[in-house]
Amino acid sequence: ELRYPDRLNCAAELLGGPAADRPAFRTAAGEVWTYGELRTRVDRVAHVLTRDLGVVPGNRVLLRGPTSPWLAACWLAVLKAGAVAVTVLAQQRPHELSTMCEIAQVRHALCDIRALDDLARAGIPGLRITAYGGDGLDDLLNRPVPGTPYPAVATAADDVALIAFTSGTTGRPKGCMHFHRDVLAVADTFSRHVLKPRADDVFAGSPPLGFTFGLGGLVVFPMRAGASALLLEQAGPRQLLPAIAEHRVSVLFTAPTAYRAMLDELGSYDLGSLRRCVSAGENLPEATWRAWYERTGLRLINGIGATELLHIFISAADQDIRPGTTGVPVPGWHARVQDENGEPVPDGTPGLLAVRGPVGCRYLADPRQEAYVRNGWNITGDTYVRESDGYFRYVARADDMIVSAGYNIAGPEVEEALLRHPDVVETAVVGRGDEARGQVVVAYAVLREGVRRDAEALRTFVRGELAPYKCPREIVFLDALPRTATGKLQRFRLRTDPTS
Ligand code: 3SK
Repeated sequence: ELRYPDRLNCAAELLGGPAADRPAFRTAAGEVWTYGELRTRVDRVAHVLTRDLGVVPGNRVLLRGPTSPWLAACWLAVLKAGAVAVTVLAQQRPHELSTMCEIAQVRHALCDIRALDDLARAGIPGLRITAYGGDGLDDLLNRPVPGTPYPAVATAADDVALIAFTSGTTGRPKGCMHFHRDVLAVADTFSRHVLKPRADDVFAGSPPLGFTFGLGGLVVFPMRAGASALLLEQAGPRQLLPAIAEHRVSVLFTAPTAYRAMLDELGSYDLGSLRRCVSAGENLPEATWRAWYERTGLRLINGIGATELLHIFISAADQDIRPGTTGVPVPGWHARVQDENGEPVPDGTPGLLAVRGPVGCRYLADPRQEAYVRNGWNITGDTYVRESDGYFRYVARADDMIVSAGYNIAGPEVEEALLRHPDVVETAVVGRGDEARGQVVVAYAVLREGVRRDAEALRTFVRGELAPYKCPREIVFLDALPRTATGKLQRFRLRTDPTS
């Protein structure tokens, strides 16, 4: 069991350990911040927050900007000053920002100068915006501050440190509150037991710091291990490959779609520095796992996490990885599969995934809390099967099961079959209402550039892979699938407006 002192400031903990001359953050342009420089800059921002902006412990401070060492430093400074970081995504637009500020009662914002426009346009009443970044234009960071270190506020281990928003794939955003101890707990469970990081590791990846997947993988985990992170503003598959080769990245965080896209571009990039490749954010098809292994010799670390639970809670390490499954509960976490009444179902039977561990869901003033936490178990909204050997296998999001003529069909199983076809790059399978059958299976597919869009040939292919009742009735070709700002597929948009 994890034990932390009653008084705990997670930012001070993360900043405290490593020697001053060790690298903390790097950028694509070759800039390197040592831990010593990071500490000085964090203290500078914390002084400004407290002395010039009047921020006091418990105040909520919005952070907005592309992934950068300054964004990470602002996050650490807010926490060190005992305030609460409210993280958002660069893609979020004025009306979304204004809803999140209202829910979290935000009065201060630290915003990258390049991302000011949307925030200013949101016209959030009473919000004081301070810019950072932008070569010399910098208001916040050029202010004279005491040269002395900033003494971390002695927060309680269960004071709120972070409010992270999830909109899921639809609906009003929910603010998830996480404590100072939660931030360390995800590093001391998933990172410690699965990644087993070393101080000489270089972390990198695509998820933004406004998504807890990225915040953990690119700031908390490397810092907890005294390692460094390459913080990339542009982190699509095309940028990741050269960055891995050039900066000798050893721990990579990205989503299955990006691993698939990288396979097409591997070319002659030297990926020899990689030792851990984490895939999360979406289901990892077995075909993608195998293709990545064949081409790189690396075993993808699959994982399921949630903003509600801060990071990954089911996964597996090294030789324990079993392709086609997500893994087992990370040490410190418990998971089971249960029915709608909260009763565990036998191994091999699909049901709702229920999880308990060092971090729990705490929605900020939101009645949906009651549906998420039942009898102390967090109900993630995923349908899973627990195999007899204790491994958890993803079936579908609970609301993505398709019931057609009495058959239960998991969309992801049909997607996996389609992805085995060499022309299919991405696909999403949903149920469409049908008078005779209740629902019918409809597939949306993105094909490799230049290949012929032949729905009948694809249907024939699927019939060779799966029982005929699972074969899509219709296949619709799209140029891209609709996704949220964190890259999650928006199946509901396919169900309602197929061409959007
Ligand atoms: O998939 C997610 O939603 C997630 C959220 C937080 C941390 C990690 C992951 C994979």
